[in-house]
Amino acid sequence: MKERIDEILKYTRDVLESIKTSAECQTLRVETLGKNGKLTQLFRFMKEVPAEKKGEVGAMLNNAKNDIEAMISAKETFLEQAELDREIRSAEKIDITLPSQTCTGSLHPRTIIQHEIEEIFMSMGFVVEDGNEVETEYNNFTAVNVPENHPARDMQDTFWLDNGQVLKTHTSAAQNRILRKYPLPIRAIFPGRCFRNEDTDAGHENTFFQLEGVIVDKDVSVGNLIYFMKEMLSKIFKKEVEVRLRPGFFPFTEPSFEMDVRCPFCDGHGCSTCKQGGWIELCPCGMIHPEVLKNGGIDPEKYSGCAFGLGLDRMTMLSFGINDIRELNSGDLKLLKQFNVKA
Ligand code: FA5
Repeated sequence: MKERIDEILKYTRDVLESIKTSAECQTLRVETLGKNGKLTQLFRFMKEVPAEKKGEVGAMLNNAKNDIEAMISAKETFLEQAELDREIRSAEKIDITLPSQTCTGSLHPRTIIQHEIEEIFMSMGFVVEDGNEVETEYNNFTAVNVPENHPARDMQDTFWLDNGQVLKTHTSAAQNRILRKYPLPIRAIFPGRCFRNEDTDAGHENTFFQLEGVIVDKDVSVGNLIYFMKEMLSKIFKKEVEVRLRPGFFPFTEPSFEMDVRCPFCDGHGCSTCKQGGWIELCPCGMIHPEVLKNGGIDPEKYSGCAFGLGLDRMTMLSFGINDIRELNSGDLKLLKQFNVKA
């Protein structure tokens, strides 16, 4: 009997070594301990065992039964855990070829408008340039005809760094670099973040965006300025718009204008957007001052130019019906999600 029990124990160990799945453990359990299992059959011989040996043989058989069950259970638990790990790992596997479904960000409304305006100007032959946020005093003021101690500097109070540089107050600070960078004729736009040391309210921020444009060529006139602005505004508002020029003042343009657009929301009849006036003040502009051309290495006797400086936040607020500029810098996801254009 002992030999037979040892054989079954050995057989169980050997089979367990080669088993790869928990289902095979159950098969082995049935094969050894099931109703007609190898060990179960030995229990049937108990009735033939002499009475004085019954205790010893019975103990041997019970021990063998417990050992077999323990061996099979241990392997079964090990294999079940391995199977679970494999399942989890395969479920977590990242297929980088699948299109992403979540976690796509969205563009800020200002960025949407900026991209739209960039597309429009690029289609008219303009290059899109970048500007610095920290600028030299020369580029921000002197190069655009606002010399030291000129009262016009007070119109754009800003943040000065210890090294004498400034956080740029307007995108015009990039003009000098762009005039020097490109061969003539030049058509460029340059959006950028600007800073001014001023109180904030619904229409003013200390950090805001402008989008500036310059055109320099032979015989550039106010007519060119009006044409390009009308084209851009008509495309943005998706309808033919009417513009008008009023006299303005900027040290870097001569003559200088404020360009208004006939309110595209009420066609000039008067509404809350145009404050019942029928016109919206949108874009300061003018003919580039000869001094600014000279500072940019361009002969004003041969070339002329025009420039405009659009308030990008204002344009965004008009386009999306946002009535407080501070919303744009608030990082308020509830606001931004309304303009959920996929990046
Ligand atoms: C300028 O900054 C000129 N550099 C624009 C220019 C360029 C004129 C080229 C002529 C030729 P102004 O300070 O007006 O101009 O600002 C232009 C626009 O920027 C304003 O119409 C307004 O829309 C926006 N802006 C100015 N200050 C703020 C502010 N604190 N908050 C939000 N937007 C502002």
